[in-house]
Amino acid sequence: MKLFGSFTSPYVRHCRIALMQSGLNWEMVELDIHGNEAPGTPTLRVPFLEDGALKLTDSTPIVKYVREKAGQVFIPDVQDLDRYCLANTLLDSAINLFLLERSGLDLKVNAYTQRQQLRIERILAELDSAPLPEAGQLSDADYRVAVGVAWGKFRKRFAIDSHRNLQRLLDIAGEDAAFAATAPPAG
Ligand SMILES: N[C@@H](CCC(=O)N[C@@H](CS)C(=O)NCC(=O)O)C(=O)O
Repeated sequence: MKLFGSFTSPYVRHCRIALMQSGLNWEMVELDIHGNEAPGTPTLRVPFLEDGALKLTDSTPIVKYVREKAGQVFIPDVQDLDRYCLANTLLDSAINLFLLERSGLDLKVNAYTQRQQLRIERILAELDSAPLPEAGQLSDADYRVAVGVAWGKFRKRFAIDSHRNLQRLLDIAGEDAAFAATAPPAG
């Protein structure tokens, strides 16, 4: 199967982690979603996945598909699922602000972008209050929070200096082979 994406995307990173842990046959096709080539997905976003006739356009069905194809489970617990969704909302807001700023918008003078910033701060505080996983036992909710927080640090979109649990989560995730192997490229 083929995973289309970039090496900096946190959503792609989570898919790569699941694929690395699956033992399945797969390859990554690097794609610049902002380039001129036809992206091959109606969302105009990465990741997307092709497995024969199956096409998946979002990281959530991709991770679920890969886990289940490998005989693993994808987030059976509803509170874990809620934490996973909170991390997605954090990332969606942070990535939107990142792309809007890159396109020249002044984020400070716009009421909606201010609301997005507030949402990021509130969600970080909420995620920081969740229990930590044991080393080597990260769930997909833990991976989603960890790739999200790591992306925010990488792109300097938010700081976690006052969030000790999130710092500790990154340390715990850093001991995980697939998480460590998928870190965004330096520079
Ligand atoms: N809900 C999607 C979000 C994917 C997403 O936002 N991808 C970003 C890269 S990290 C993207 O391709 N953004 C390009 C754009 O919005 O134009 C998922 O979980 O896969």
